Amino acid sequence: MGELVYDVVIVGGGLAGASTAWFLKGTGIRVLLIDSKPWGRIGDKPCGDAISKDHFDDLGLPYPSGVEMEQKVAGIKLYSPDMRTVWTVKGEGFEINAPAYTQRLLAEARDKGVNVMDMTTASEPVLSDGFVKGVKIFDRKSRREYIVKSNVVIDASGNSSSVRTRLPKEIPITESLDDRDADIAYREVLFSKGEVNEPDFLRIFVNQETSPGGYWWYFPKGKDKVNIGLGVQGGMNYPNPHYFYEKYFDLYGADLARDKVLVKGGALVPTRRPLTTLAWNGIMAVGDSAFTVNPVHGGGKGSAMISGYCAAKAVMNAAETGDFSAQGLWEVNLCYISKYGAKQASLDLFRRFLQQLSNEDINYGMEKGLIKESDLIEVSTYGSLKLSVAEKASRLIMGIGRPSLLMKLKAVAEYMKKSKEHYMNYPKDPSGLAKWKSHLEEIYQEFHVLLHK
Ligand code: FDA
Ligand code: GRG
Ligand code: GRG
Repeated sequence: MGELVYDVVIVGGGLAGASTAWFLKGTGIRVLLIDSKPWGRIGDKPCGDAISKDHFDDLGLPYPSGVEMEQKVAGIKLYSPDMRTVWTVKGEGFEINAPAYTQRLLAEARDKGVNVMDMTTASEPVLSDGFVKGVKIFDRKSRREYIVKSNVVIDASGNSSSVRTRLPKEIPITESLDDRDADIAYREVLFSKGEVNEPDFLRIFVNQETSPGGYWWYFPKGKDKVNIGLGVQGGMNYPNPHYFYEKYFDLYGADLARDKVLVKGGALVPTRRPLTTLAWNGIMAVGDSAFTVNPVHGGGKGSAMISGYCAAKAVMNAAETGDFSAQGLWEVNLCYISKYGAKQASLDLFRRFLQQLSNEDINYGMEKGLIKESDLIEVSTYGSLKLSVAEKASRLIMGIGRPSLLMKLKAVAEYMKKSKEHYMNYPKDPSGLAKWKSHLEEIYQEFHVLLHK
């Protein structure tokens, strides 16, 4: 077995790993990034491929351009189950060619010294004295196995979480995903029969019958191509999303040609709060492996890039102090929580509320403005839900409201706030983690009881 030595090994070259490498390029830190796929397929995974422009602006990442950009997005149209209420949420974004954009970030990192090995798979981390000291890899091109010694291994392996889950269970970064905290999603890319109507608007169709615990989407990729698919909540014994795709396709995709399928496939979307800690001794996790996806809409590309930014920052600090322990890498948690993680945790609660609503509840809530477009924008931007309680109370008095739905909405707003406040008290170092986590679980448990009363 060969031996390689680097400061950092990134396992996985999806948007999480590629952005981590991009932020570490040119720093003098010796970085190796490996991916199981051949170069031309890196970044190619089942996805809706929509990302808001804000993420690029906030992080200083280049906008997708040329073939990397398939459609500029002006906003989202959100349809109620009966399709009678349509909310338009304006916001600039991009419908990207994910392999092209991801490979561009990787190429820019490689040009500035990051070593990239494609067709190379990590098998297991090397652990010694409670520290991850490197990782075993197999290069399919040379058919050689290596041990890569490193100060930090970054698990950017997406849903497989293939490095961190192979560590002993008492290490907190091994946390696993409950089936109900994920959606199983399926999508195809198809040509349209004629020109796509309003190609600069993404369409989201909420409907608990055609996509229980998820939604259908219709995301135009230019004037004649559409990414169409749906998500279904896991762990609920629902049929798989492909079943719903076949059964309800005509409701959403009647204007698309099914004779030629350009791309198809499904995958898991984690829809929960982030990993309790993204770092431990000599190891970090980013992207889907760290559960960084937005729990309500399932978008995870932007937040994967945020986690890459935070991981790179923590590595740079640790390289200065020479401390690659959980303590030395802790900044990744503080950075990620303040930028996205705290909001994600509140939205995890909102998601649980949404998933147990009936179509009637959602039709009613959207039509009567129980939640308004502006509330939804506030929720999706800040992860907080403000309720004009007086307005709701008067509806109750007039007897036209649905008291149980209102009571639940109040609890949702309250617990989302509690969760946010708890995240503001995230421990400053690893010693406070267990206590903080157990209080967080109490908040979630109390909410669960209220929700199912
Ligand atoms: P990703 O899975 O992209 O990358 C992991 C990489 O690691 C892969 O390249 C893999 O080959 C490699 N790898 C794994 N194990 C390895 C090993 N042991 N050794 C070496 N390499 C290994 N998000 C969004 O923002 N907008 C959207 O429209 C959608 N739509 C959407 C639709 C569907 C159907 C799904 C399933 C998901 C979405 N998402 C989304 C979510 C989004 O796709 C997801 O959050 C990000 O792509 C995650 O990026 P990562 O880099 O974390 O993982
Ligand atoms: C029953 C009271 C009641 C309410 C129902 C239907 C519903 C409320 C919520 C739908 C959940 C859902 C799928 C929301 C998607 C939210 C959305 C449009 C997010 C986009 O927000 P950003 O900020 O988008 O990510 P941009 O790209 O504009 O930045
Ligand atoms: C409804 C619980 C639940 C899960 C959804 C259907 C599904 C599961 C996943 C599909 C994923 C998908 C099509 C995501 C696209 C969502 C979207 C509008 C992404 C845009 O996200 P950004 O980048 O996100 O605007 P920010 O971070 O800005 O909110």
